[in-house]
Amino acid sequence: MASTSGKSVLFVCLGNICRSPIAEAVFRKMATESGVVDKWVIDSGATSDWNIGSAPDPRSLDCLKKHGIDTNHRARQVTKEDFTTFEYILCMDDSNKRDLDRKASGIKNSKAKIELLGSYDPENQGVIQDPYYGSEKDFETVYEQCVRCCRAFLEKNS
Ligand code: WE7
Repeated sequence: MASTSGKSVLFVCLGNICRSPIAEAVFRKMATESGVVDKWVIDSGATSDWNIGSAPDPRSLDCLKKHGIDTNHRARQVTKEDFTTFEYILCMDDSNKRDLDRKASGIKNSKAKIELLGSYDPENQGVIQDPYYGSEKDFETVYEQCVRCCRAFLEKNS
């Protein structure tokens, strides 16, 4: 479980169908290629219960496929347990951060560091914007931000 394996990260966005599945898949690929994937528990989740059980948005799957990445993720909502088992909960925008901070404040043993994934961006794009009503290009921007941030986050935790 997350609590005993050393390192753990949960990527979070509103619905867990657009941004956070990309972040999770990108981070898993990087950790795999760096030979450290077995040291990590890696998952993603939603602040909302809207899409529970759904596959990622087809545009996210297309974007990942374009970059040679596959995912079998199904959307799930963040649970109370996540705040006590994950070391890091990395979210995409200020609305996600507010929702997570509020959920965490109601939990006794919350230990997770709740941060913006964008806070790791060497190019300082602090927010990873919701591409839901956007274009293919917006999904590509999300992907590029995830690559930069996940690389920096992995380096910091290696
Ligand atoms: C999104 C979304 C995203 C917006 N993924 N949905 Cl309709 C709706 C209502 C509550 C929760 C969710 Cl998850 C959804 C479906 C799924 N990335 N982004 N909705 C969105 C974007 C801008 C303004 C308002 C909404 C609901």
